[in-house]
Order: sequence, then structure tokens, then C-alpha cells
Amino acid sequence: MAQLIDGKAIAAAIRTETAAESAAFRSAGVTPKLAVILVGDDPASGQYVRNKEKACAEAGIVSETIRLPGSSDTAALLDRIRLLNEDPAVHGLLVQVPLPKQIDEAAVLLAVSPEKDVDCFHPLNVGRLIAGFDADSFVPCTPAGIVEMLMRSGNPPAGKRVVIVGRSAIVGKPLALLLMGKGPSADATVTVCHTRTPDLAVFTRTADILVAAAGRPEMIRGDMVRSGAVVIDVGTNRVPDPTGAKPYRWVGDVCFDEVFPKASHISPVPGGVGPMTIAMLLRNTLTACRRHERSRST
Ligand code: L34
Repeated sequence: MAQLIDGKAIAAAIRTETAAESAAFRSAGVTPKLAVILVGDDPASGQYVRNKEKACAEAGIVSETIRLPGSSDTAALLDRIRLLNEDPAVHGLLVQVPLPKQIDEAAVLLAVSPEKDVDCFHPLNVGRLIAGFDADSFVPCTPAGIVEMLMRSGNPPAGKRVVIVGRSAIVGKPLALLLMGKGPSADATVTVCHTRTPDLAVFTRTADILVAAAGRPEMIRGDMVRSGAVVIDVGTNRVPDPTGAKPYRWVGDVCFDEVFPKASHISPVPGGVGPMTIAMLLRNTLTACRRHERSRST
């Protein structure tokens, strides 16, 4: 029987820490601010962004959400990004993805100032990550949230076999980089698999720590997990639920009912990785603030 890794509670603890740090900025006359651009009306994205606004408010960070119509073109979006890049009151800036298909996503992510790139999506910041980052680099939010969850639940990855299912630029690839790095919250032996890996279960069954991040609802079944493994479920799949109190429910990439009895620890959906992603976003926003202040004083 697994123990639940309560991402919601861990994230709340981190928000308290960030609130103290942003209070220190405020008493020095600096108000940390995050700007979020949301294009279109995808309901899941809307929910994530509302959660970001709420978390900012709790952590003493001012947030502004710029909502643009789903019919916006790339040029309109680039114009908004330019304005926010130039606004000295804005420390962190992110563009919620996925974007509508007429928009050139690569151009958009490149346009965000690397100094304000709290998602750590800009190639310059990805490059810093690969090269081995220093204390004031941005960290990719979801991967950093997963590392923090492992550490604070008593499951440090050092010396462990970690198997990641998923190779996205947002989760799989940067998480592999973090965990294969040096140090007490890294030092893992990492295998990256994906939906086109033949005999996937052969790999997943070797995992001390299994991370499911392929974006396929309930694809990790009970027989794919070694008994006693730590399982982190990154999937947030919103599926219709006509019988529930809300018209939808969230399911992860892990078949929870089958895996729960086998795992030693498991993160739930909702209440697992999602809130941790947002907690790391708050941290990055304060990192942006710190970098901004330092560049002003030199
Ligand atoms: N630019 N786009 C950009 N940055 C990101 O870091 C994200 N991501 C992913 C999607 N697009 C992005 C997020 O913010 C996923 N993501 C995210 C954020 C929050 C939550 C889930 C995914 C979240 O709050 N999840 C809740 C469930 C929602 C609810 O019911 O409130 C949870 O408890 O898992």
C-alpha cells in the first residue's frame, strides 16, 4: 500500500517560504511581479492560470494576466511580449502553452526576454541548464517541482534508477537533465522512454523512481511497476465526467487504482505535481526579481 505524496501540502509550505522572501523585497521597496499571457479559452489552461494567480496572491507576488483572443496572430502576441519585456515593473513573464495552432510557438518562446523567462523555456536558459546552472539560474518549473517533491517526501533520487516516460521539452528532457546532474538532489541513473519505446514495461519495471509524463491517461498499469517503487504522476488529463459534481474530472498518466497497492509512494492527480509546478514558478519569479535588482546595482 503506497503512501501519498501530498504535492498540495508541500507546495503550500513552499508558498510560505516565498511569501517571506517577497516580503523582504517589498520592505526594500521592490514589488515582485509576474505577467502571464493566456491566448484563447482552453478550459484546462484557464484553470492553471487561475491557480497561478491565486498562488501569487498568497505568496505576496503581484500577478497580471493578459488574456488575448484565440484568433490572435503571432505578430500581435510578439507585440505584447515586447511591451512586457520593456516594462521594468514586470520581473517574470510567461506565455501559457499550448498556443492556438496559427501561432508560431518557437518564435513566441524566443521573444520572451531570457532575464524574465520564469518558465525556463528560452533556448538560452535551456542551454544554461545543460551546461550546469548556478544558483541564480531559472529552473524548469515542473521538473524542479518533481525533484522538490522527491526530496521533501524522503525519497532523494541520488543513487536511484529513475525511469522517465515522456520526452517533452517541458518535462521529460529537462527532468532528465536535472536528475543526471551532480549533487544530493540529483546523482540518479536516468532512463528516458516514450510512447514509441518497444517493450516499455521492461524499462518501467526497473525503476526505483518512475515518472509518468507522456500525456496518455492511465497508461502506466499495475504490472508495469516494480513493487516498492516511488511513482510520480505528471499527467493532468481533463476528462468529461457526467456523473460527478463537476462536468469533468482529472486523471493522471498512471492507473492509480492498479499502481497504488504496489508502489511505496505515489503522487495523486490532482494535488500532486500541478501545485508543485506553480510553487516553482513563484520561486523563479523571485529569482528574476533578485537578478533584476542585482543588474540595477552594478
Ligand atoms: N508556459 N505553459 C507554460 N508554463 C507552464 O508551467 C505550463 N504548465 C503546463 C501546461 N502549460 C504551461 C502548467 O502550468 C501544466 N501546468 C499546470 C499548472 C497547474 C496545474 C496543472 C498543470 C494545477 O494546478 N493542477 C491542479 C488541478 C487543477 C485544479 O483542479 O485546480 C492539481 O492539483 O494538479
